[in-house]
Amino acid sequence: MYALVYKSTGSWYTVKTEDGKLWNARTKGILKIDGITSTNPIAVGDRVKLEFEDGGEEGAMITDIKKRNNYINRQSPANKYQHHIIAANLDQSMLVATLKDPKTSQGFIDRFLIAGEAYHIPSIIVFNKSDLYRKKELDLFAERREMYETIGYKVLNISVQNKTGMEEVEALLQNKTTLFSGHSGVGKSSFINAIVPGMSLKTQDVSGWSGKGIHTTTFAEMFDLPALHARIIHTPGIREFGLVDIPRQELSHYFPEMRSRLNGCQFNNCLHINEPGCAIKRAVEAGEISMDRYVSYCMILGSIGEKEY
Ligand SMILES: Nc1nc2c(ncn2[C@@H]2O[C@H](COP(=O)(O)OP(=O)(O)O)[C@@H](O)[C@H]2O)c(=O)[nH]1
Ligand SMILES: [Mg+2]
Ligand SMILES: [Zn+2]
Repeated sequence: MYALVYKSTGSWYTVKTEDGKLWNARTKGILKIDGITSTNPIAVGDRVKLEFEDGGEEGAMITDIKKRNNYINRQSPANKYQHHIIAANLDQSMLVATLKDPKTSQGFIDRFLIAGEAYHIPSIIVFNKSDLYRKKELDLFAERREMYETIGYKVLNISVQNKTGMEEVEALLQNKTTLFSGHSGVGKSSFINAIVPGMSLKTQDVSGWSGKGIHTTTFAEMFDLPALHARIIHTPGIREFGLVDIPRQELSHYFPEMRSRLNGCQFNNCLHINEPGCAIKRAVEAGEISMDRYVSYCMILGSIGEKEY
């Protein structure tokens, strides 16, 4: 019998069989998965084979795992050579961001988009808390939307509190499995409570929240949206995906607006910083590539340099 993994705590898994029944399952033996060194063999979104010891309802065992279409991981906090798989078999990922209380930095958004490009998982950016936006934030939203939509990302403006823009998000979730992420305090739990029938995740007061240095080890969990034939994966406590495997030379491949212009650079190992005949810098000067995105590129390139590439 095959089942889908909805939650993983490391040793126990909550899985759902096709009849909609939930089981607590453990793994049996060592499951080998195509050469990945990871701290967790099975992740939310995995399709697994389930067997029952003694044929009873007790002792559901995961005995095999189906090949993943894709997966997204992060560096293990304890060991930089070990990866922790956050979720598998995703159709897309949605970044919940805000322009106020708290403001999500552009660098954070760009890193998220790079991870999506690297894992071949389409990204959508949803700015929440639009009820708090005044002219300054609305202008910034218009600017960001223009910048990201030009290079192929969908950008939405919503307010979970006022329930505006929710239908548009729901339309994008329909028939898909979507990874949900974003900084603490942006309204992920509030959003999930608003769209998942019967949910009451704890939401937090932003005022007492420091925002830095929190290392919660809460686990990803998948929820069904039956009306939309969709699933969402909630990732509490996961602040950033690792860009650890991206060499400096390849970073521009994960900026769609750069990727399409790389052939124009005079040197094929061009980092688009000081090299002569650089098509990327020409495009920035001509206003065809956003200066903000280029600055983001330079900052991220610098941070990769520090990690000994
Ligand atoms: N003004 C406003 N506050 C919101 C909105 N959505 C969520 N919040 C508040 O933002 C805070 C953090 O929300 P929460 O869902 O816990 O964020 P999470 O950390 O991303 O899960 C809570 O106090 C929510 O009530 C919104 O659309 N507008
Ligand atoms: Mg939350
Ligand atoms: Zn170049």
